[in-house]
Amino acid sequence: MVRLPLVTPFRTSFMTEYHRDALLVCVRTPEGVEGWGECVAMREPFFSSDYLSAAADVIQRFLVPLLETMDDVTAEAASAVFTAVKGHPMAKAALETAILDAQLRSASSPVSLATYLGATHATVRAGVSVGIMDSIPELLEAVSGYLEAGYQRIKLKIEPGWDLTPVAEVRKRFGGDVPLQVDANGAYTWAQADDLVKLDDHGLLMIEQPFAYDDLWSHVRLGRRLATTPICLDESVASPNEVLTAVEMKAARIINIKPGRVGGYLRAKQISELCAEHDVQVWVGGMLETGIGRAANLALAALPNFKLVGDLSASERFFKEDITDPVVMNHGLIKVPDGPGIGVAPYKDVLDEAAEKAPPIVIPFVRRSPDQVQSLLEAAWMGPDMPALAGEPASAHRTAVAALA
Ligand code: OSB
Ligand code: MG
Repeated sequence: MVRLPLVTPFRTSFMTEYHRDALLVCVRTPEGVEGWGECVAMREPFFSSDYLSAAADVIQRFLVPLLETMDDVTAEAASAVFTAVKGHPMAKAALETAILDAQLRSASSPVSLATYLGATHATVRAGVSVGIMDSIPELLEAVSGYLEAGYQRIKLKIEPGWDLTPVAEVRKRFGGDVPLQVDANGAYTWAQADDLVKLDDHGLLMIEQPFAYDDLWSHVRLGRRLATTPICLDESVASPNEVLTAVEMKAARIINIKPGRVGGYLRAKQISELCAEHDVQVWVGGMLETGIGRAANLALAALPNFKLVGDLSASERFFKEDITDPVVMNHGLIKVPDGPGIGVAPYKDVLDEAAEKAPPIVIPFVRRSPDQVQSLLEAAWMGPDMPALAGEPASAHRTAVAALA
């Protein structure tokens, strides 16, 4: 677990973040190749039901044991067995990404995540998400700084009482041409729909997740009242089936694809293809990722279906110091990592420092039969000090899985 202070507090309709606490997952192959993934769950279940300690728990208690029945641990196979566990997409995504990173790095010809996924761009356009502020002058100053820095699209976080005025003021100061959109993180109820309809006159690229995650119907109803502005869903859709349902209901014309929220990069790609078949636009969302998650998100954003600018900013937008080589922006563009796997790894001193505060959880990878895993799962309610189960020792060709928490 690492804690990174944010350069400025990030306020959304559901919380204010001062730090990014990130759970990093590392898998190590018997040959010693390491792969990394970042769990984007927050400390508290305020964005979705995922939260950090639950993610660490479900990885240790359920996801790793499921892998232990497999002869050959690959990201594709892991993604399939993880469907046995309902929910917990952010935990699954973190472990699957770590496996994928190790797999791509240890291939006979190592390949980048971007190439593996089918990327068609070497750079992606940078977009920035701007938190709710205490005053309009503060907001205008922040937006001005991001535009000067070269960001190609601005997203304003909104909530009831901080919606029309900030949007109108940003339009007044920076003009009608600035690519602008808003994100409510589900803060509105249908009773407040009139306020959202008024946003229709401001040439927004989209209104993201105005209503609660489980309120698809209000998104449908709002869509009927908006003449031009498309609705985008984030929290409401965590799987291809949910995306298909939302799209067929006409709850959204745009989908924010966050690899963590949908359970990994493989499913993220699958959703992007499903959306393309339905003429639904997609973009890569962010969760205040460290360099680990940020690098992987860039690979996804380089796929051909991602035509809209995502929440992909430079590391310095959030952190004074990142835990990897920082993601940088040049003329509003960010380079897609082209090294093997996700293309980055955490700095060793960061890991050493984190380990001093909280020792990493090391999970030896043990080969188990399905019956043994069944017994393990039956014992799982007993808490972290589960009785050790006899398993065959990991043989040389099996992947050792270790989660660093
Ligand atoms: O809803 O898009 C969101 C950050 C944390 C939790 C939810 C959201 C966000 C963002 C993205 O707005 C910020 C970023 O990582 O660039
Ligand atoms: Mg959002």
